[in-house]
Formats: sequence, structure tokens, C-alpha cells
Amino acid sequence: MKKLFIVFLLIGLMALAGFGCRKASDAIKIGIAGPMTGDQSKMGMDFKNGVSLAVEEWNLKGGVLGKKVELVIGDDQHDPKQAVSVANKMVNDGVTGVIGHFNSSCSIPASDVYNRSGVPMISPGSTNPQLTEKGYKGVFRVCGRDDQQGKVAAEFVTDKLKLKRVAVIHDKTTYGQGLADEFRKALGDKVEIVYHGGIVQGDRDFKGVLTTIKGKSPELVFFGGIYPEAGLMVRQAKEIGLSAPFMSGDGSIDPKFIEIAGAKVAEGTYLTFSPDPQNIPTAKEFVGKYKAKYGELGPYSIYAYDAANIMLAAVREANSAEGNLIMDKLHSMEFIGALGMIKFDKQGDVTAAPYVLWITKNGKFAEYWKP
Ligand code: ABU
Repeated sequence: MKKLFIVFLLIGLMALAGFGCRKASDAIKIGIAGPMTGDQSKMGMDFKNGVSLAVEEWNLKGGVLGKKVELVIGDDQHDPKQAVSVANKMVNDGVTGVIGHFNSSCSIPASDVYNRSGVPMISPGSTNPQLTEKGYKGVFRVCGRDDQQGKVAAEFVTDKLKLKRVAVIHDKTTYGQGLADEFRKALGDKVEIVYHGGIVQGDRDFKGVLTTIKGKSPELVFFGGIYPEAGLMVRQAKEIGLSAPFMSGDGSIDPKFIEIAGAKVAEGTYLTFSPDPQNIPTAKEFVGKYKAKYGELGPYSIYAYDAANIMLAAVREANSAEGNLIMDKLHSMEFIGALGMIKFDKQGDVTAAPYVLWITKNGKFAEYWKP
């Protein structure tokens, strides 16, 4: 009798253990990777909020493939080495797809890991062209590219502002230097580049280089980089009496930039980015829900939301969590998201990336000019 009891107990325990295992694999895991801590954590949090909102909506409708969707969050701290570890961890955790990373310098090395492992990735905000130029089947982005963004920035300088003397500065990262180079390439010989050089990301004192630039009398200073350095630079330019307006890209268009520079000092800074989602009819519902839950949208909140929805729609259409089948669907689908229609080209880039010019006005960003 005692033996029989032990046998039943063991069977019961094994059944319980089996149930536990099934439970663990009963979810579809989606990775979300970006700078969740550190000086760029605002971007990471925007990603996390956008993806969380999408996942919540899917789970309310029953999940995908009859399973709950679970988020696996990875903090790359905008460090390329950390991004590779995050990517390896995501793969080991069994994610079906990854939304990330933010920094091109992280997305590019992480894409090698995802590609080797057959895991599709969609970056909401990495704009360096190299990301999709490796020819990886499973690498996508929902944002535009810096060759497109740099061209619009250059057109604004030559066609709208009609300037002749420009200084170019960047943070020596894949994104910042890449965007500065694309901007300069697009200016061609229509403008004299009176200065072109780099600063070190993470530094806090730029007065030396700004004084050198001031001595060259530029009519505009272009900065390729992210808002922590952009904010400090604009503030310090004012302090040393460098009066030329600043211009930067999508990495600087965050309220943190205005907060760091100071609203008065930031006034009149030009930035390239996509059009305001608050004016996009398809974005209305998302904007309302996001604001109610998380407050103001960050620049890439809506991109993260659409990226997660696209990934999950591809899982549903593939009727499988198998990476290769999901990638096939991502390449063939037309997706109507909060941003409107999104379709990927053969390379994994979006077929339309409408960059426009923004300006800081009264402590906020406002759309200003389109090509
Ligand atoms: N595109 C804005 C900054 C992120 C990156 O591409 O590095």
C-alpha cells in the first residue's frame, strides 16, 4: 500500500513538473531591447511602453497562436558589447522575435546573433543604412535611414535657409558620424564646410571644440548624435557666444534635449524626423491610449508599438513561431498600423520614409518644413 502511494506520488509530481514545462513554453516570448538604463534610458522606456501597450492589446484578445504573449526585456545601455550579450540571452530565453535595438551601434552587432539563430528582429529606431545592408533575411526596421534623413537636412540648408558656411560635428558613433557624413555628402559643393570633427559620447564639456567652431564663423552647426550631448552642446554654445543655430537629427528630438539645453536656449534648433503622429489619422487611437497610460509620447513610442504589432501579426499569419516562416511573412505582408501602411522592401527597410524638418518653439517641438 505504501509502495503504491509512493508510485502515485511520483506520477503526480512528474505530471506537475510536466505541466510546469508546458506552462513555460505556453507563451510566445517577444524580446524588447534598448538602453533601459543610463543617459539614453528615455528612448529605452519609450520602446518598452510602446511594445507593452501592443502586447497588452494582443493578450486581451487572447494572445497569438492561442498563447499568451510575454515580454523579455534586455538592457543594452547603448553599449555594443552589452547589446551582443543581450542578444545571446534573448536567443537562449527562446524569444520568437525581437523589437530592438535603438542605437545602430547596438542593432548592427546584435543582428549577427539574431541572424545566426534564425530570430527575426525589427528595430523601431536604428537609422544607419548598414543595418539592413548585410543582406540578413530577418532584419527589419520601421523607421527611415540616415541617407534619407541627411538628404532632407541638406535640402533644408541649401534650398530653404540658403546657407553657405556650415560646421559639422558628431559623436563618433555609427549613427552620429554616419548621419553627419550623409548630411555633408548631400550638401555636396553647394556649401563650405568650415569645420568637421567628432566629440566623445559621454563627455560633458564641449566648450573647447565650440570655441574652435565659433572662430570659423559658421551660419549653422550640424550635430550628428543623441540628445544628452546635443542638449549640453547647445547650452554651452550659448554660454561662449556662438550664435549660429544648431541642427540635429532624430536622435536629439526628445523633450530631454530641451530640458538639458533649457527651453530659451533650445529655441530655434532645427531637427529632422518623421511627421508628427498626432496629425496622422491612423495614430489617433494609439496616441489616446498611450497618453492615458504613460503620458507624452516619445519620438519612438509609436514605432515600437507598430513594430511589436507587425511582429505578432506575422506570427499569426505564419501560424507558427518558427523564425524563417515569420520572416517570409514580414517580407510579404502589408501592415496597417498606427503610422499608416507599412511594407518592407527586399532589404528590410520601409518602402516610405517621409522625413520633415522640426523646430523647437516655446519649449516644444513643432513641424516646420517639408521637402
Ligand atoms: N536613429 C536615432 C539614433 C539611434 C541610432 O540609429 O543609433
